[in-house]
Amino acid sequence: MTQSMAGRVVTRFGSQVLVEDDQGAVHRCTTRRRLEHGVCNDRVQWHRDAQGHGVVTDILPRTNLLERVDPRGNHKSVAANLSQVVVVIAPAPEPNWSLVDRYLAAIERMPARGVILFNKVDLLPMGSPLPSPLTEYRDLGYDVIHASVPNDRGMDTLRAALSSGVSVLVGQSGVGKSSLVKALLPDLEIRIGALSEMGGEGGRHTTTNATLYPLECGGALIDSPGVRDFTPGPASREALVQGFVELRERAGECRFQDCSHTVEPGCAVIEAVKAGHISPRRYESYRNLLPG
Ligand SMILES: Nc1nc2c(ncn2[C@@H]2O[C@H](COP(=O)(O)OP(=O)(O)O)[C@@H](O)[C@H]2O)c(=O)[nH]1
Ligand SMILES: [Mg+2]
Ligand SMILES: [Zn+2]
Repeated sequence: MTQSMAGRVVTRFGSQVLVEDDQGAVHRCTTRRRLEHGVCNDRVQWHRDAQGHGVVTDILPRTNLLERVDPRGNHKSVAANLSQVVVVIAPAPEPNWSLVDRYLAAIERMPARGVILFNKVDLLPMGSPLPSPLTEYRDLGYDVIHASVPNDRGMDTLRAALSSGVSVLVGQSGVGKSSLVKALLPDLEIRIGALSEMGGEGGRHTTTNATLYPLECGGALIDSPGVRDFTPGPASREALVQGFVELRERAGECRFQDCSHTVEPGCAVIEAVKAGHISPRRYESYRNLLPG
């Protein structure tokens, strides 16, 4: 047995994973029995067995995990150790702001950095005002990037935002995620082909399985249709409060420790809404997301 090496999972093919070593070379590995399968961007230890085959021996603790809930309600692990999640919206289709709040709440709990990308801004009439929720997000500390792929607007800002760590793009259908990925990874088809070859029989899985792609600007992007269309599952009340930064900040000042911030006297959150320090729209989002 050779020495143990560090690596990270680029993608998965059934029970096999492609592992990138510290030099950027990619190796096909099996996973040691009894160890759970790695997900995209898992940090692993691996070695070569006597036959020279790569074997993952350990999956290191994750800083966070992106989970998808399938139509049957089962949680599926998609990718791990994300630095940031870019929530893409556009003038058309009209933004579902409640969905944006739901994304941000999930991102806060992961935790990861949340960034909002206002895409397809070429569709905005000249001089149109910024949608008010975007001002709210900016005031809460989220970066808001304006972009248009055909006009090459904001792409340098986006690349700079993605240039460190590992990111994903998420958002509703039609907002331009595929177009953004194409602009960020112009050789995507070639890369998918190369990875498919390495996967052998199971190669066709790459287009659906979350895959890690280094970006020319630095950093890396995890992409797959499942990642892009990720919608957060339901959250408990405690988790929701953690997911709304402006509620989290004030929840400790409520009279009751188990305050739901809906009807209680002495609720610091309700006070802040009344005083205009918390956006009524965001507060409504919180209330609508509360489990029944
Ligand atoms: N005007 C405009 N249209 C865009 C832009 N980006 C994408 N589109 C168009 O919006 C539609 C949806 O784009 P797509 O990338 O498939 O969105 P996705 O569903 O989020 O992956 C397509 O018809 C694109 O050509 C943009 O920046 N400006
Ligand atoms: Mg698409
Ligand atoms: Zn309260």
